[in-house]
Amino acid sequence: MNKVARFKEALKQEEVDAIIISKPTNRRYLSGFTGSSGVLLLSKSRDYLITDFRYKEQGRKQAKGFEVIQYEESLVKSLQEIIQKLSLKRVGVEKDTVTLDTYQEYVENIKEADFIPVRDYCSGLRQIKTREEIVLLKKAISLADAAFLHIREFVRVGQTEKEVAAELEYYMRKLGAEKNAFDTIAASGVRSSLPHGLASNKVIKKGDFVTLDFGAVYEGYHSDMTRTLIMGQPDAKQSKIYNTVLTAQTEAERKIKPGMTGKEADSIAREIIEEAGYGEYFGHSLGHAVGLDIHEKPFLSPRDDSVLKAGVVVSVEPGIYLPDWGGVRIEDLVLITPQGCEVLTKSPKNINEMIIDK
Ligand SMILES: [Mn+2]
Repeated sequence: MNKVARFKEALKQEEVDAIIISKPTNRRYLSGFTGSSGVLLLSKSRDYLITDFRYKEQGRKQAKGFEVIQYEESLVKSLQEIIQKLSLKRVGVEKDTVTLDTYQEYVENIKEADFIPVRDYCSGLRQIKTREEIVLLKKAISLADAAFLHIREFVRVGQTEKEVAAELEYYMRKLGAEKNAFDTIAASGVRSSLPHGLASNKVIKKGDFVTLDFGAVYEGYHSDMTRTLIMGQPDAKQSKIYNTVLTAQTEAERKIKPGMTGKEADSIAREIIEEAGYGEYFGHSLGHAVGLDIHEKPFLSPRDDSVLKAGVVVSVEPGIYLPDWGGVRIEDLVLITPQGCEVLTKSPKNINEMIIDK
């Protein structure tokens, strides 16, 4: 079954004649259309992509199996014409995406149908990656891996965090990345205790930890990795914190397998960090799935009871952050396989490979 057929199968739980897909990543997943504007209308009989003049030609090339409609007056008017033509009575809308404003516009202008808020079934399907998606994710991951090896040679005491982040981003773009997966995190010294410290004008000093969290987008698919460099020989405390995070990270990768819940996966790393006495300094969850979005379900989190399945690509990213001292995070992406998990991020992560002594 193709993606659209699988989606319609899942949607049978809702009593709707059709659904409007507005979330850009769902629109892309179901149709292949990569433009920034438009909606899909999927009905039992026919499927439409409704977009504007800018995307008509592109839509026809990309959205195979969809009738492409270029709206003239307004998107709502085109929707209404299709709803009339197909005699649709109950039309689903994605309740986590459509704004109240748009919802009201539908309700007020299209009296022929009722609009039913529907949960995001497409994101459920998107959890299990197809073979083609895994190829694209691996490509996005390889771009970030290459950039990390480059930056390990590039980084010097005296550079600012922003210079390092810019070099990482430029290098990934030069290798073929469409864009950054998110704003690059480059947090050095005491700033490394900020789990999401965006690159600043701070100058990197001898003795600093430098946490780099970055990723590339390749054909819509995101990579996400973190490594923490050490500017010089680590002292005993730095070694202890680093190796505690590394042990938590590698043990989680060794043990995560399908059938486990997100909560169980999280606890593998969390227990190791707690036993070392740093439990209160690991204040975020262990990981999140990635794909067309940078943060997707399921989450490896104390609050996620959903069961992990083979085909999910998820981050494994424990950290310890000591306020006014610094912090360490190490993050790989892994593919959950029928047997366990395959680590897709290939960059080194042992402490002696993180030392920048120049
Ligand atoms: Mn991440």
